[in-house]
Amino acid sequence: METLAHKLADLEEQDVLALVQQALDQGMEPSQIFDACRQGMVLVGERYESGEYFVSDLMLAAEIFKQVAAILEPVMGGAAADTRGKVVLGTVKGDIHDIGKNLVVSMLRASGFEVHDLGVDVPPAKFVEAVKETGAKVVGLSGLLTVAFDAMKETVAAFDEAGLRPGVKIMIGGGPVNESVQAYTGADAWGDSAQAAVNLATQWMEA
Ligand code: B12
Repeated sequence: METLAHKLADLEEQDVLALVQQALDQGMEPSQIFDACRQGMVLVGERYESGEYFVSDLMLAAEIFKQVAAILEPVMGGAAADTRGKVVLGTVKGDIHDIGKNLVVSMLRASGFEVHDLGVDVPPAKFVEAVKETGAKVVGLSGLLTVAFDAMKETVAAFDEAGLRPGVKIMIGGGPVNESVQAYTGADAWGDSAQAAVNLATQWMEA
């Protein structure tokens, strides 16, 4: 799996796709394969930060990751017939990173949740509107840029102002998000993986 992460970091598209297929054929779990690819994306980010890579390389890495997702998502299983509850999810205002958000959407759907995916660069009012329309009890905010923390804080505040909390639980996530970001934004919880999002949604739906 380390080879897979490094091949992705080196932007070796054909090798990455072949290794993903090989791992699947060997019976490896899609979530483990995704984890290895995410490690590769972390390396890509580091190379960008150090000046070795440019935005065009970030774009190529994103393109490879999307092809990996296209192979893995069908084998992760489709949405269950019985919905375990509704979740509204999106990447916050000012941020267009959606690879991690899309993974969270897929994992939640594969786990039986009805997910309303609002896309990227979503303003606070749109999240509130979607919850009013769908009656969702769980909201997920994704963001990878430091500036996204303010957009997350504004979005949480918009739910408070609309009088929808504590009936609606809000989770946040994305690369740099951690406990202190959660405290800053006022969200109910944070998660570092798509599985963490599934665990939080499950816990809140059952409560
Ligand atoms: C690919 C990439 C891009 C692609 C995005 C393509 C796309 N469709 O998403 C493109 C090229 C468009 C891009 C653009 C930019 N990028 Co960029 N990008 C990245 C990169 C290399 C990988 C991100 C990624 O996809 N990771 C893989 C996914 C699977 O991981 P993830 O998003 O963290 O998601 C996982 C978890 O976090 C979690 N999760 C995610 N969301 C949620 C939500 C909830 C509720 C929960 C519980 C969990 C959860 O589950 C996911 C699965 O495990 C990162 C580097 C990095 N290390 O993150 C930089 C990075 C995020 N980018 C960065 C920058 C600077 C930019 C640009 C400003 C560059 C520029 N000068 O134009 C622009 C910003 C555009 C904008 N307004 O948003 C910086 C941000 C620095 C900062 N502190 O703000 C980073 C960190 C690179 C770096 N080290 O400098 N980028």
